[in-house]
Amino acid sequence: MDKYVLLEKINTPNDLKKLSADQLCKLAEEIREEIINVVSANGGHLASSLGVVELSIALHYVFDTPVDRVIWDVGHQSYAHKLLTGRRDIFSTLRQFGGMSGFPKISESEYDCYNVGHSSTSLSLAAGEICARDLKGENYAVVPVIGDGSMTSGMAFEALNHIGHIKRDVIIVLNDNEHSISPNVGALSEYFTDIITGKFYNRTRRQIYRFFRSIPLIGRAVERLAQTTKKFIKDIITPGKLFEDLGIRYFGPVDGHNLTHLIEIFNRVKQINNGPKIIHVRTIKGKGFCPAENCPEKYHGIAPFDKDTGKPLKLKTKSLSEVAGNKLCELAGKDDSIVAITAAMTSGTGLDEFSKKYPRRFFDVGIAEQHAVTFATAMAKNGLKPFFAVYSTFLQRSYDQLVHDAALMHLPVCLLVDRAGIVGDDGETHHGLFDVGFMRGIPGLRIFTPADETQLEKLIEYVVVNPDGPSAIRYPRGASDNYPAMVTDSFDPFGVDIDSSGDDILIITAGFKRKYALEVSNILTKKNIGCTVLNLHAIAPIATGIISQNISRCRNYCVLEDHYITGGLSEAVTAILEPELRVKLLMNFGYPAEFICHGTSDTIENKYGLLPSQIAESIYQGFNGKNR
Ligand SMILES: Cc1ncc(C[n+]2csc(CCOP(=O)(O)OP(=O)(O)O)c2C)c(N)n1
Repeated sequence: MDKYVLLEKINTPNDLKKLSADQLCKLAEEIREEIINVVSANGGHLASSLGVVELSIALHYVFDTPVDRVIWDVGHQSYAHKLLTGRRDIFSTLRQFGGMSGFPKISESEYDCYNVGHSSTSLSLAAGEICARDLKGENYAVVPVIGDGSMTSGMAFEALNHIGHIKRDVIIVLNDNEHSISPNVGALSEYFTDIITGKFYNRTRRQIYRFFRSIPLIGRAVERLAQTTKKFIKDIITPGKLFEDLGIRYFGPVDGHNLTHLIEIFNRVKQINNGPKIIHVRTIKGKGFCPAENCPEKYHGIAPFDKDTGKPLKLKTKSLSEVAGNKLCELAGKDDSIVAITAAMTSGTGLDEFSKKYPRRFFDVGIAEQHAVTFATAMAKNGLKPFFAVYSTFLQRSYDQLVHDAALMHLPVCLLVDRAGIVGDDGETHHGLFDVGFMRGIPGLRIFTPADETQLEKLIEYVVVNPDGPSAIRYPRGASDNYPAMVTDSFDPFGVDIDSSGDDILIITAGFKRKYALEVSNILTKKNIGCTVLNLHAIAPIATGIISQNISRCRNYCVLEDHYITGGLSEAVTAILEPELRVKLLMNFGYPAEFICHGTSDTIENKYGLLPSQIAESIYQGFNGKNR
């Protein structure tokens, strides 16, 4: 840290105000260097954070944080903000168990206004902030910072609609780098590009001249007059007309890497107290680190890498997302009713190949999970077989659409529920621990739980051939070779796998935790406790008869799952059992009802006693205590 002459003097944003313009630019360089150092070691959201270094400095320089509220959308880009707000000394613990979170967190700093992680909440939070501020009769600035990707979400539009209506002071910063994770998509994104490239101005100017010319008799004269007074035309063509029409004053576009300009415009806009304003800031994702500038998508969220070459430290192996995406691609070659949908997560959900091979049947809807589900239901109604690949945590956004649009009409929409269970370093906003709980109660929704790569493929095949109402296939983050295939020839999508070394303990599990259950069984068998591992291929409908039979046969049972116990498999099993069978429950192994921190999956499982050795020990103790 000694090498950071300026950064080491910044303990609070007030210290920024002592620096000259040149020093602020030098500080930006130091911040970039520190971000690259730490992210190359720990992994993290590199490209987005590098893109907003000057923006973060300018915001903290001009606004009086934390009294003024800077609200980061998603929060994955907040590393520079963290370095400027008293977290320099813990920055090296970024995303590590017990260390600094990769997202803003109110428990971490008073400069973090909200816990965030899911996109497009900043404008709603800002709307709430300004109404609360005005009701309390207080006076401070509220400054949400939202990316062009996050602006594509319905939630952002809902908030803009409201902000334009209430007409209170707020300064929205639109951080436009033309990227979501991949290049941004949609009409709004094209609109921003038009503004930046001047196309909007030129096209509208042409339309106006054409209109003048069409006026009988005096048209040509009016056109000539307008051309001589170019300012007249400029004044009637506002680049941010969309926002202006919503009642939000537009400023920009501004170069987001020119600190002097940024500071000047923030200072200027801060003085204007007449309602909502938006400053359109143009930034370069990955700025200052060539590999990230050249391929921002790859460096959006990145595992540890060599900072000299940008190459990952560990060789990437095939992920379960890729297994699912490739299978879908293969099936789409034989069945042209298959379509794939993503909500701005093409590569994350393994749909890269599909998007290239079948561009007409591939739909990136932007960060719009709610829309994605309802969109899929209409395609299903028209005879197509839509697969929406989505992370478990982001599917939370689509609950009503699943109930109201997919399930109620029994439409064959298939959800590929990726990143189910613990996801690791991204932490509490990203774990997929709610999905079984909110999907299990939806009538007619089939929830499949493959235990390995082959089962995952077989279930996708099954859904394609049997499009009987909505379904979800749930699988975790990670490399497929972590889960060697153990499938037998015949595979029943609603059946079970049974591995038995005895009847002392029945371990019930569903899906990828089968691997742990088998390890537990091995440990206990060596201690003379015979186990049967019962792995369910589906949680809904659940194999009631098989579960009851096996519980009757065994002395005790336990449930092992990668989910909250509340709402999860543990509760699903209890709910179907006769009272006398319920007393055989030894223990449930899953997560307690609290938000689960960040860290590697191993450290988190260790904390909750969910590593195979710990589970085996708990069962051993419990079994001996109960059956002494
Ligand atoms: C509801 C939701 N869906 C998906 C994501 C995953 N995600 C994280 S950042 C991101 C792209 C955000 O793009 P933008 O707002 O332009 O920020 P940038 O990274 O380009 O700075 C996405 C899709 C999320 N965080 N929340």
